[in-house]
Amino acid sequence: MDPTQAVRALLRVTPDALFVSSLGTATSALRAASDDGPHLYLSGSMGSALAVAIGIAEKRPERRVVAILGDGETLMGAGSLWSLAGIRPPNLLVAILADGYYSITGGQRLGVPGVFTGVADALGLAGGVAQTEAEIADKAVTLAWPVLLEIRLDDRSWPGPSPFVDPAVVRWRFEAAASAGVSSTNAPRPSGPPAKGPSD
Ligand SMILES: Cc1ncc(C[n+]2csc(CCOP(=O)(O)OP(=O)(O)O)c2C)c(N)n1
Repeated sequence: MDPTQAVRALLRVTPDALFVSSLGTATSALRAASDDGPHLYLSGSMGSALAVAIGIAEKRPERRVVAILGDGETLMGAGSLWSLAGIRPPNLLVAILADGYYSITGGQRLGVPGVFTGVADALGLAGGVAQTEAEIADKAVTLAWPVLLEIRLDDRSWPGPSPFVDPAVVRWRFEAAASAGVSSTNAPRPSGPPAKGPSD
């Protein structure tokens, strides 16, 4: 399973969810798998994606939220796993694309074991390992949320270049999706920013 196949499986099993992705492969794969849907792509702030996703899950308790994280990202933002265990938002699924490498900076090895499900276990969070698309679908449905899903990739195929991400447009699109009805989250996106910018 490669990153794009893994993200496609997540989109299929939670089509109504709000998606947040960390920089690098997670964002490229989410853009490729969803034809650049109205998701919150964090294109530079390494280590912050889980904290952001927890905030969204708290702010939108009626929506399901899926955070797609690189494994390097997860190490850098590891403290947020403790916040996850403390806050326990019941609408949040955390999917870690575990390939053992910092891929987009040149393919350096992480150099330490991820042990992500071991950490989940120690913190009293539901956790599971998925190595196939079927296992992603199964564990996303059967495990209690908040859940940490370690997706082990055996194919590191690059999802393709991620064209320039305009943060303002990403924010407007995501805000519109987050405010819309549940069924429309992953429907065709608005073509651009609203005529008037957000007031906050
Ligand atoms: C604070 C910070 N340190 C370092 C970087 C440089 N950097 C960008 S992506 C990346 C690797 C991310 O690794 P991972 O989350 O596994 O994603 P992958 O590269 O595998 O797609 C690094 C080190 C950064 N953007 N921010």
